[in-house]
Amino acid sequence: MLLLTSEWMLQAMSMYRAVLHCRVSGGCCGVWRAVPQALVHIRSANVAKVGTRKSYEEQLYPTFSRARIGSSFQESPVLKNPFLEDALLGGYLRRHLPQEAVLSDLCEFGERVAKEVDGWGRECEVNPPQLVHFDPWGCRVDHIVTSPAWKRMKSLSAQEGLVAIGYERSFGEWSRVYQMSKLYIFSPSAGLYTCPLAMTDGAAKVIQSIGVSRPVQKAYSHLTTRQPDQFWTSGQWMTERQGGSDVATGTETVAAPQTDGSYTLHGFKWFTSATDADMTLTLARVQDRTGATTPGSRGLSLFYAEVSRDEDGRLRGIEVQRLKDKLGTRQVPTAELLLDGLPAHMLSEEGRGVASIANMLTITRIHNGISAAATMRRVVQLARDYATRRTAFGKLLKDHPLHMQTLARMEVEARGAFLLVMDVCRLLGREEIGVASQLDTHLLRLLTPVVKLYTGKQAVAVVSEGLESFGGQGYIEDTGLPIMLRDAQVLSIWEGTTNVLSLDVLRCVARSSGMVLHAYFSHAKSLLAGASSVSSLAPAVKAVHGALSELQNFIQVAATRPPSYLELAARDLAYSLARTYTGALLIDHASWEGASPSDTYAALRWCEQQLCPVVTKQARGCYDPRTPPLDTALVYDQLTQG
Ligand code: UCC
Repeated sequence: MLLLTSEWMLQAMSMYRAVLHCRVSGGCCGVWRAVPQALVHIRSANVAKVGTRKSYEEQLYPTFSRARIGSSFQESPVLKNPFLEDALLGGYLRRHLPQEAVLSDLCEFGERVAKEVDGWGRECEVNPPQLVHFDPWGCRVDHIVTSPAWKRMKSLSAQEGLVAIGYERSFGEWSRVYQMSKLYIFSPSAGLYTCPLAMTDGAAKVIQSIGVSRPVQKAYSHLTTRQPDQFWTSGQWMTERQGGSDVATGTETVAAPQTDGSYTLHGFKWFTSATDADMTLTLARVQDRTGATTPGSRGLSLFYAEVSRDEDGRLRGIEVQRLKDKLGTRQVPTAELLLDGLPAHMLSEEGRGVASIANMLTITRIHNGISAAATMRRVVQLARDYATRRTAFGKLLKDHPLHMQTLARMEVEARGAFLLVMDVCRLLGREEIGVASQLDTHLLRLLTPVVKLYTGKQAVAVVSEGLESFGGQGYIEDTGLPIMLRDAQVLSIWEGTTNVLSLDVLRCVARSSGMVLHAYFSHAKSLLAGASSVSSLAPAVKAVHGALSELQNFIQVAATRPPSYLELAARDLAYSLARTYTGALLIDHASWEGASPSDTYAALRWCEQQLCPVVTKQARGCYDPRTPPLDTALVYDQLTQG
């Protein structure tokens, strides 16, 4: 681009004239002959004009030498097979799911991801979806045009069984771990196709838990098929103009009963992800004969609707108002939709919409955790590869201990996130084949929001640190690195923000009368018990034991205070639950006979951090009644006029 001087433009114009001349006089062959000449002109744009004296530089280097732009370039990081590059993933699977069929499938898929799919992911980013409202003759068509790469992702997802594996259950209670391991390899290269897959998986789960019967039998088989031409994706339309957190208050969409027992939906969905879906699950309020509806959560029911077109090519009962202009996830078509008579079927009992869609939330939150762990893993893989190529201050980055310390800290975070989310996948797998104990079920309910909120935040921090490890190149768009940060930011927002999920932790504690916490403490202690004889892990075991008893004390004290006390502590409590439990998982993994010294080191490093921030903050009075007014006064502090 630096060569685009006016001189170059003159040369280009003369070349263009020459090409035109060739076209006229020499036909096609002439055009091809002219092209290399143009390239020569571009490279040599600063070469002296014919007949003028050569500069010193021009005498020194041959006319067409690359030397003019120097010969020292930075090497780019290389994406290698993400399965083979991931020691923890390999170790985890060798421990829990040592099936040749699984390992070879993941290895082959990893190769495909590195060699082929990653490029498609880039294409999805640089060729984002477009909304075409009208056809050339003025008819409203509302076509969401997606890139060829996005469509290829759909076929690939079906072929590779990225949803199907979870429902085929060929590996019993470990089927979800297998499926999610595959998604974990896929996710950072997927061009965010993981978003529709998360919702598709969630929809299949909801249908299966409600009962696969008409009218959703057909949908279920489309969602879980491996046949690309049969595969459907689903939307999850929960967010309306008043927001997506408090759905009980924010849902205005109404469902009008039809004589055949079906409904038509009327409302405005403000934030619908991957809107090129074939079907959706959504919430609405059933109207009675007078048109009245029941307010609040008890008025919400769950509906199934197919996205289809009429004989004139118009969307049935839907107008796509516009696509969202987002910070990241630009690969995903996210739309505002007017539902104007969308044909739908009620799936839940009337008034049981939130409880019925909760299964979808569980699945999409787990997918979110997988994406978070995967993006951390990917940035570490790229950063460590780059450190073997990039020299600064006389040596490779990998030979700078401070740089290695930074990458090692990222690695510890990535490992913790992986084990935490995989443990939830393990629990989900157990529940789905009917071998879960009550303790497993409670643990799954508690850990799902904990995993989602904690890994979402970690991902932003680790990816941000990762970008910095590339220096200025981490800030350059076409390296593909900044996309990772933009896309990571959504992980703590969609499917429940950090605070909303922290409150969900309190909800499940209250609704289970504390049984979810009982399950948490029992299981964490049993993980530590297996490591009690491993002396190298002793400091970590001690730290987690200490954190567990501090947490138990905190909960006992908090239970005697008004609810507002726990509410104020909710975020710190969730973080404490995440860090302490992850410590126990890292210790457990490191105490396995096949573990490596790095597994032990990672466990020790993780447990050096403050595992229980809620206890420290409690001691400082952060949750006392005098704190909220002080927080508010601080936030709204203004310059006082003197
Ligand atoms: O849709 C969105 C973006 C889609 C894109 C997805 C892509 C993901 C890709 C990831 C990978 C790349 S964003 C929309 C996001 N919105 C949310 O996630 C909602 C956040 N808000 C909450 O989670 C709230 O806690 C609500 C909405 C669930 C609270 O509503 P209510 O009505 O106040 O809920 P209640 O009263 O607490 O619960 C009603 C029932 C209860 O059951 P019963 O009546 O039997 O006791 C609860 O136990 O629902 C049950 N329930 C749950 N069950 C509520 N939450 C859950 C849960 N999480 N798990 C199980």
